[in-house]
Amino acid sequence: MKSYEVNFDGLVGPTHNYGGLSYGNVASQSNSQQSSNPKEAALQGLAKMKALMDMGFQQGVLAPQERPDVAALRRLGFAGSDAQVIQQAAKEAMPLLVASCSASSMWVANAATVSPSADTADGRVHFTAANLNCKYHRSIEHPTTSRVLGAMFANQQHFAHHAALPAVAQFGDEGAANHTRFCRAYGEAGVEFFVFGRSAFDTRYPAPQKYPARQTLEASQAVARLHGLREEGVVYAQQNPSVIDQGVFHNDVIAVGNGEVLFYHEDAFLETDKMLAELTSKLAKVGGKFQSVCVPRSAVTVDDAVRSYLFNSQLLSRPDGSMLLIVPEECRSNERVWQYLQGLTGSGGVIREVKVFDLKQSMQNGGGPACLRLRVALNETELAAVNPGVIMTASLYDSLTQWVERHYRDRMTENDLADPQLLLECRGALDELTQILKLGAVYPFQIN
Ligand code: SUG
Repeated sequence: MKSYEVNFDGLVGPTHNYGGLSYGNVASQSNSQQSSNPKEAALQGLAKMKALMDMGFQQGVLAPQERPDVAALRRLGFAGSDAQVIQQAAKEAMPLLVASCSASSMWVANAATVSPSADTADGRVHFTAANLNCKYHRSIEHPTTSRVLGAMFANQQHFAHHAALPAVAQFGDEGAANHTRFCRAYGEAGVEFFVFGRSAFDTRYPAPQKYPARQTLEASQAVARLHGLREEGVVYAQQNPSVIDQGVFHNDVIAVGNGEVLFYHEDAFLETDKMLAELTSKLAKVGGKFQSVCVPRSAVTVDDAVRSYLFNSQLLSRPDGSMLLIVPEECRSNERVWQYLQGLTGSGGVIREVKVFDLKQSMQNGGGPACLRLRVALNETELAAVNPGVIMTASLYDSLTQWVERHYRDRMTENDLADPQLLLECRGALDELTQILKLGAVYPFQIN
C-alpha cells in the first residue's frame, strides 16, 4: 500500500503579534513590541503550503485558535461581558491580555506528537496533544488543539487521540518539535527519536543554566508509552544544555530528520556517538540504513543556526530518493549558512536541492518552516479517512487566501489587542473558517 508524509501547516491566526512572550527564544524576545502584519503572515504561510502542494507533496492545513482567549482570562478572575473582560485585562494586566491573544498555535510542530500506525501496538495513528507547559500563552492551546485534531482525524478505527500530559513542568511536552521518526518507507515500522532538554526526576542529567529546557525525558517516555511504541523502535537523546542556553529552545532549531537521514549540528546533542550508534542499529533491525549529515561548528556556528534557522527546515523526500530542503529566507542572507548549503547540495550527497521561502512574519517570533508544520505519516487508507476539508487543493488555497484578505488586518500592535472589536472580527472569521474546512464546532465560542 502507498504511504505518505502529509504536512499539516498551521494557518496563522488573525491576532498574530510580537508579544515577546518566549524567554529563551531569541527572535521572540528581540522583536517584542514591534508591529506585526497578520495578513502578510497568513499569506506567507499559505504560499508555502501551495508551493509544496504544487511540487507534488501531500499538504494539509490546521486551523488557528480563538483569540483573545476570553475563557482563559475569566479563569484568571476577569469578569463581566467579553468586552469588559478584555478592557479590564488591558487596564490591569496587559501581559495577560497579550498572552491570551497570541497566535502561537500557528507553530503546529508543537501541537502534538504523532506516531504512525506502523509503529504502534494497536495499528492506529496515535496523537498526544502537547501541554506546552513551559509558557502560559502556549499552555492554553491544547484543549482546542485536541478538538481540532479530533475533527480532522475523527475515524476511531484509524486514529487514537490522547489528552495532553499532566500540566506540570515535570511533564513539560512540546510535541513534535522534539520528535523525529526514521524509517525506510513511511508505511513501514520506523524508529522514533525523542529529544529531551532535561530530566525531571533523575539528577544525573545536566540541565541548562540560563534558559528553560522545555521538554522532559519523563514526558517523552510517557508519550512513547501512550502510543504503544516498542522499546526497539524508540531512541531517546538529550539536547546539549549549552545550545539551549544559546537559544535552541526546541530540538528542531538544531536538527531535522526524514526517512533514513538526520541532518544536525555538531553541538546539538550530548553523547552523540552513542546516540548515532543506537539509531543505526535500531533502524537496521527494521531494514533501514541510517545516515547522518553533521554540520560542523567550523562551518556554521550555533549562533548562525539560531539566527538563520538552517535546521528548522523541512527535509522532504523526492521520488528519486534524494531530498529537498525547504529553508527560510534568513538562510540565504547569512553568508556562512548559504555557502554551506551550496556546498551541501553540490556534494553529491542525499540533500540535493534547497528551496527558499519568505516566512519573515513567523520567523520574527522564532517560527520557521518546520515549526509551521505537523507531519503525519499515513497510508492510503488512513489518508482517505482524514477529513477531506483540511487537505490542501487549488480551490481550498483560493478560498483560504480570499478568507484571509477579507478578515485579516495588515497591522497589529499591543494597543489593537485591547480593542473588543478584534474579538468579534476573529470569531466571525473563525466561524467561517470552520465551514470552509468542514470542522464542525471546535471553538469555545461555538460550543459554550
Ligand atoms: O514556542 N514563539 C514560539 C515559537 C515556536 C517555534 N516552534 C518550533 N520550534 N517548533 C515559542 O517560543 C512567541 C510569541 C510571542 O512572543 O509573541 C512564540 O510563542
